[in-house]
Amino acid sequence: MLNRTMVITLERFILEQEALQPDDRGELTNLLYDIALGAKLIASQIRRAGLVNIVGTAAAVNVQGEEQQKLDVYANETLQNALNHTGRVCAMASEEDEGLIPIPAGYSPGRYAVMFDPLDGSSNIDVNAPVGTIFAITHRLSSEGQGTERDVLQPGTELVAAGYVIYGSSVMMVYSTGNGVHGFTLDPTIGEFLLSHENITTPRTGKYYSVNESNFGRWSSAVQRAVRGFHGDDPARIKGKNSRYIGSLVADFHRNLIAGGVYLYPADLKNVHGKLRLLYECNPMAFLAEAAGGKATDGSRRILEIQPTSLHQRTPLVIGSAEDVDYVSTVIAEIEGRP
Ligand code: FBP
Repeated sequence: MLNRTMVITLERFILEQEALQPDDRGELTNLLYDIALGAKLIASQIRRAGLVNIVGTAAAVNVQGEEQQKLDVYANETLQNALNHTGRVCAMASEEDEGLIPIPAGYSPGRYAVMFDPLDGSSNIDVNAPVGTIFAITHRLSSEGQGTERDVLQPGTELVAAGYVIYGSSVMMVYSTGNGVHGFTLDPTIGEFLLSHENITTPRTGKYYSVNESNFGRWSSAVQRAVRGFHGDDPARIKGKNSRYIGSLVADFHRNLIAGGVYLYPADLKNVHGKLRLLYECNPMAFLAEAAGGKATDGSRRILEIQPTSLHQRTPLVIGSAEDVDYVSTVIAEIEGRP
């Protein structure tokens, strides 16, 4: 029985879970811990963002053609430095870098490939809204030495772990190795992530829907019909929901994971393949959603079954409570005349 003096640190919990992954020989444990360290450093900068010269743009543009925030650059470098010297990682891919990030000379490449969005929702930084770091881990396919794109371009079904860190009213790390989804809250007084949400499961249907409705006019009629269902226009099949949209995937996903709901970023006339990146955003969140009893599709296909073909490919995303995601797939299939 837990009492006030018994705390479950991230390290202790992962170690206890390790028994469930015998062939990872503790390396996955240490890799998750490396990511947690990087997140603590990023959190310390975000917490002081308004006080130190780290808000605003870095006067640079990333591979997505987006203006980089100074904190984007800081978070990207911090995660790479937390991972590139440990002997656990053979290659990294970041939403902020055009190509694969090699392991620096002098360090030995390891068994895992790591994909990450160092600071998701970064357009929210200057307005003090929640942002996050998203990561996914897979075993390498190549035999030895520096990793290759092949190690990173694996379908989400091959992931061994995924998670995010949300920098909100508190800093939380939420991850899964396929055995449940667990949340740890950073206790700033001791600098440790402590178990606060064990075995998170997401309700089958939820009270929230999260989508940027300003894109409504650019959606297909099928997507418009599905979202109207969430407005309450299809009471026979689905109850109307409350709208919540922060414009930060991590924050919107986290709310819906805990309270139930669905997040959508459909394709539209401007983002014909959707906006979100398969490797750094959709796959890790889909892995978590499914491990918590939810679902994730591109409107019809299961996200985790999509075979990646390029580092920065985008995909439409419908993710969250299983029945809400199914509702969208059903309506889209009906309107588009698919079985
Ligand atoms: P970044 O990773 O570049 O921040 O982009 C992703 C994102 O900010 C998501 O976090 C968010 O849900 C979405 O884009 C918001 O897009 P929009 O402003 O078009 O609604």
